[in-house]
Amino acid sequence: MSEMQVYVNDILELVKQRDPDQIEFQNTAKEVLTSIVPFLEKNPKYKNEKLLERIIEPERVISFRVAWEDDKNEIQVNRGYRVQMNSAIGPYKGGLRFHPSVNLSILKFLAFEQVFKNSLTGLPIGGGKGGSDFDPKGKTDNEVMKFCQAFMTELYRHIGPNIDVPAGDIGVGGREIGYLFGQYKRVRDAYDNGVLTGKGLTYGGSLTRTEATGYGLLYFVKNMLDAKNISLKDKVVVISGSGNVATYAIEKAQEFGAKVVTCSDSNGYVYDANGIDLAAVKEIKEIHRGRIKEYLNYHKDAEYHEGCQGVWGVKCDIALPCATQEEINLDSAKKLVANGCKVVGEGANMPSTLEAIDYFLKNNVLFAPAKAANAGGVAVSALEMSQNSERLHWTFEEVDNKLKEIMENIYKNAKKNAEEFGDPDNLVMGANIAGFKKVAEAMSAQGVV
Ligand code: NDP
Ligand code: 2IT
Repeated sequence: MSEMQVYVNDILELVKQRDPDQIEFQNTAKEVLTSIVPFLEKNPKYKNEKLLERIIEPERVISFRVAWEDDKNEIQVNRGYRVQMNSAIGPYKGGLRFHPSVNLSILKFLAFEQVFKNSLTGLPIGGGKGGSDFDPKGKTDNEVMKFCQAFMTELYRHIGPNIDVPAGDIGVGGREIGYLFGQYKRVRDAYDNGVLTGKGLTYGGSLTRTEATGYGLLYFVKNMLDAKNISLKDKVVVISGSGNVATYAIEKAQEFGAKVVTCSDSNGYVYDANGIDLAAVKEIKEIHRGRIKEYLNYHKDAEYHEGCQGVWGVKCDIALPCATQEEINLDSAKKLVANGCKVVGEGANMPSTLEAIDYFLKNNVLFAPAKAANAGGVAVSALEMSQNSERLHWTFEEVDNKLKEIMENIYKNAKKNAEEFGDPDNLVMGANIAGFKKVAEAMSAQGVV
């Protein structure tokens, strides 16, 4: 075993010993650090500078009580967090997740991924993530507002346009960002619209931000396929999720001529052999905030299956996981490959387990890793910050063109590094090395902090 492999293994052991319960964080650390060994071997100074010891430790972790009153005037208490992971290349930037499963392990994994993803965008943003174990499902608008106000009343002192700029993630969309912004403005008594991204268009939001993650995913996949002379036209695509990322991934996949046959939520998945009717999905999810099984009210001939795992058993050419972490395990990866799936593009964060990724790579699946493929969302968030700073508003086309260019650059950068380090189709390694390089160089230049 090489010296750098030993170094990385020691660091992974340290991560485990320090926080034995943080499984998701351990998995992300393993994915990133094991794949950058070839880069470390060429850059031994980072070992002397204890760069890995520093990079795996969040700069700051904030945890706070969120007490609020529901519609029955009963007091509810949730946990709120913000993990400020790394600010070497810019203010902390990353989403807020509201979901009952939220804990420090999940937020540290998301924040760690965000550091390298944000670096890949080429824009000056550091990495962070936050959220709460609050469950927005079944809550009224008034309850969501009360919760957001209580959450922001604590969070506001830790964020700002040049400090830390949160945005959306699971359970946090336009409605929540609106309530959070309203409360920030009220308690800060200043119109700092660059403090949050994903805002509404009437108060500093950017055109294309809503679509950016899903569109960006398809731009990335298209770049990856173009390089192999494969067209998206008429390809059968399986997508999981029916939230923000899934919706706009479906939209762009259809625009590129692909046939998307599934989407899902945490209860089950829909299979429509005629191709998913996106207008119906938007009506169910964006307007009624309903369940995906209601799709059958629109298309009697479609199928609905309880449970989310079955979606990976549907025969397809391309799979785009857009729901949540670790939704594709080794069994699901085997099913996809056995059914002829040749391409996987990750819209969600870490949707494939380490074993699944390994299986895809060994079976020559063209694999677009999350931190590269879903970076379009945060990239347009950074463009929203630019527009807020210059107090201007760009057109949809302008932002969409910049998004296309950014996704192409991320693809090229990941590919170039994969080639340089000897495994040309391994974009996991390519993206990790490309993302790590810039952060490591900035940290090194800034001394021991
Ligand atoms: P949304 O809340 O809009 O949608 C999430 C979707 O995934 C819903 O259909 C939801 O179903 C489903 N889902 C969530 N948790 C689970 C679970 N534990 N098991 C099964 N299904 C689940 O979130 P987004 O679309 O914004 O986020 C989806 C993924 O994309 C996440 O991994 C997020 O981190 C990632 N991402 C998001 C970006 C953004 O800009 N929004 C940017 C980059 C990555 P249900 O409604 O039943 O819970
Ligand atoms: O995972 C992600 O990149 C996001 N949820 C978007 C973060 C952002 O700041 O736009």
